[in-house]
Amino acid sequence: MNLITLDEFIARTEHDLPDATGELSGLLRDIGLASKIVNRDLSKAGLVDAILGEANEINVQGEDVKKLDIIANNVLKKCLQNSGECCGIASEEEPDFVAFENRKNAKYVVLFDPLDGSSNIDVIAPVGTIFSVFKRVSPIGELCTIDDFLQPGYKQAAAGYVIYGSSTMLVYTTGDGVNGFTLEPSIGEFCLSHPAIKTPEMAKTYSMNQGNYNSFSDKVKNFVDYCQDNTDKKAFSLRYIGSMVADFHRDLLKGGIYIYPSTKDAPKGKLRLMYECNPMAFIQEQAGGKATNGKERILDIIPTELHQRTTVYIGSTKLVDMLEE
Ligand code: P6P
Repeated sequence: MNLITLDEFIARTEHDLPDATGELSGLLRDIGLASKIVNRDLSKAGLVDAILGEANEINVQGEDVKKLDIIANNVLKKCLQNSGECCGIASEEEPDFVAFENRKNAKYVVLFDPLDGSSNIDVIAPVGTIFSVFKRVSPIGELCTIDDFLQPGYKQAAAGYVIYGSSTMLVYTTGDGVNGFTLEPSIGEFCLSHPAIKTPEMAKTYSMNQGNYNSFSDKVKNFVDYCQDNTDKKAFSLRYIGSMVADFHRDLLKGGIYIYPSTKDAPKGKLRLMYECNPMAFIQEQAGGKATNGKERILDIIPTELHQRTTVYIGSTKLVDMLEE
């Protein structure tokens, strides 16, 4: 059994990384560690009522925060601060970015959604961690600044996600293709299971909250009507788990399109640009797919604030093009 662990894979490919100095490799290893700890806490969530349920806190998004969001956020923050390669973080659960006083010489900043889809935890549906890595633009030796975080997605040094589902997988890219690693719980290692992921350019699956149909634009309504039309073709399948990481992961492997357009409740879209759409767009494009906000490439959007939202159409190239036309 020639298992290639995440650490081994990173070590083998780190010479391919831009200015391969090992820092980015160290960062990826630490994110892997953090996700193993989150996975452990999630797997016993149903048992430890101290973890489940409301944290009686509201995050910056005005959403109820479940205790595991906070735990996942703190685990990631601690692992990244210990990593030594990260000078600061931004998170869905933090109102502003957090500069690490003791890491002024580190080269990278990391933005993450610690537990996306966390409303699914109580019903044991898949949830995920999403992360995005930028090389800092502020001078080494000083505290990181907001400019280190507000960079367009095409400047990402790395991006990835961990999906905590029937098994736990880490999928990431550093700009040289996409690779997937499945957690082997008995040895506590992420092992290469999906090398060089390429997404199908077409599939008959779409993923969206169709309950918002009445507030969609005509363009989106036309696309949904086309998907449902079975007069001279088989209707498409609608698959929607309510957890972007899970819907995205299915579409990445099998093909399909995930859509969160402008709706009455979310006129600017619901998904966050910096730590949901940018990392997923980087992965999608590296796997041969596409990601737009309906007008422009997600990765070209110039960000103006940390928690800004965007509409998102992401998945198989042919389906994204179909929706655009
Ligand atoms: P709705 C989870 O809160 C999330 O950010 C994504 O993971 C998910 O796809 C979407 O929102 C679900 O939103 O409005 O359909 O419940």
